Amino acid sequence: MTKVIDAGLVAEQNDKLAAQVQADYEALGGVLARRGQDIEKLTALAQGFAVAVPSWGVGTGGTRFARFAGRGEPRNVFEKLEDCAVIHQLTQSTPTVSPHFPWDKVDARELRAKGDELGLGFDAVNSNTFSDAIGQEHSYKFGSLTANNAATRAQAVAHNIECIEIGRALGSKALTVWVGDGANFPGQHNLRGALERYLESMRQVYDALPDDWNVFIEHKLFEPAFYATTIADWGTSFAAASALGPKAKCLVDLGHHAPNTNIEMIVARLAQFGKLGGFHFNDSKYGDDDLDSGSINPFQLFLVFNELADAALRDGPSFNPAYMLDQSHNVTDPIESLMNSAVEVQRAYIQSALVDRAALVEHQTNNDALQAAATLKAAFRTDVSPILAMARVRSGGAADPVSCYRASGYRDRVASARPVKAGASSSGIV
Ligand code: RM4
Ligand code: MN
Ligand code: MN
Repeated sequence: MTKVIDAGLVAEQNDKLAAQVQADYEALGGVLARRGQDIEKLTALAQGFAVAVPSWGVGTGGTRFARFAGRGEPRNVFEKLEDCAVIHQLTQSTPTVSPHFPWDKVDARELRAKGDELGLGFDAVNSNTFSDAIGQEHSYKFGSLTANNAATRAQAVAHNIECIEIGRALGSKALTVWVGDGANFPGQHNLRGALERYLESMRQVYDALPDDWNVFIEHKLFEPAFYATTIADWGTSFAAASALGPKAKCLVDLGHHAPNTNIEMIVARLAQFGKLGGFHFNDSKYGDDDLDSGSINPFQLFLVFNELADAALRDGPSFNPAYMLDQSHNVTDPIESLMNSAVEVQRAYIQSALVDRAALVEHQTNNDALQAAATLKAAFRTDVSPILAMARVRSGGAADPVSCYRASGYRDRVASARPVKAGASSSGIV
C-alpha cells in the first residue's frame, strides 16, 4: 500500500508530542474513572469510527459568484483519491471515499485499483442530474427525474442506473440521489404532479438496485429551486422512501434545513421508523453553507450523535447508518478542513458515548428537566481530544493531523506537480 505522507515523518512528529499526548490521556483517564468510565473502551470505540470523504470536497468549492482556485488542487479523480489518502493516513478515520458521477467518471476498474493502491474503499456513489454534462442530449434546466419531458426523465433514470453499475464495480453498496428539481415560480409546475413523476422515475432506479444495495434519498429545503423544491424536507423524503420500499432510506445532510430546525428530532424520527440511511455531515449558519463539521454548532452535532447512540442501544447492530462528510471549502486548504471535520464528527461520537444513560432515564422519569439537560451537557463539555489523539497514534495516524500535514509539505509538492488547468471552471462546485 502506498503511503502518501512519509511514515517516518509522521512518527517523528508524533514523537515530539508523545509525552504530552500520554500525560493528557492519563489525566483524562483519571477524570473518567471517577465517573465510572473506562478510557480504554472509549479509545477502542474511537479507533473503530469511520466517516467517508466526499471526492468533490478535496477541490476548492466556490459559490455562484466566483471560485478562487486553490494551490495544487486535484485535476482528476485519481489526484482526488491521493488527497483523500492523506486525510485517512493522518486521521485514520476516513477509509472510504464517496464519489460523484459524472464528475469522477473514468474506467471503474482503474479507479478501484487506485483505491486499493492507496488503501481506500468506496462508499455511496452520488448521481448528478442537477447540472448538465458535456454532450448530454436533454438539459436538466427544467428538472431531471421530475421533468415534464419524458425523454429527459428517462435520461436521468439511465444516469442513476449507470451510477449503480459503476458503484458495483467499485464495491459500493449505496446510491445517493439528490435532485435540485423544483420550481422557481408559483404555478411553474404542478406540485403534486412533480412528485408523482419523481416517484415514477425513482421506481425505475429502485428496481435496478442489487439485493444488498440501498438508495439514499437526500432532501434539501431550497436551492436551486427557490419557490418549491420537490424533495424539500424529511417528510417528503420519508414518504418517497416508504413508497419505494425497504431498500430506500433517507439521507440527512445537516445543512439542508431551515435555520433552527431541530435536526436531532428528525434523526430520532427516521431511526424510529427504520428509514435513517445516512448523513452528509457539515455545518451551517444560514442554509446549505457546507462549512466544516462542528465549526458553527458543535452542540447540535453532539445532539445528533446522542440520538444515534440511543438508536444503536434500542435497535442493536441492525442500526447502521452511513456516515459521510459533504463540505465545500473556499478559504481553507480542503485537506485540512476535511481532517478537522472527520475529527469533529468522531469527537461528537465519543462524547455521545459518555452520556450517563441510566442517569438520563432517571431524570426523565422524575421530570427533572434541569438535571436531564445537565447530564447531556456534562458529556458535551468533556474534552475528549486526548482520546482522539491516542486513537490516531495507536492506529498509525498523526497525533496532530494539521501540524503533521503542514510539516509534510504535501501542499507545496502537489502545487508544483499539478499546475492549474487552463480554462478551469471559475464558478460553482467542481
Ligand atoms: C447538494 C447536496 C449533494 C451534493 C451536491 C454537490 O447540495 O448536498 O449531496 O452532492 O450538493
Ligand atoms: Mn449533501
Ligand atoms: Mn448540499
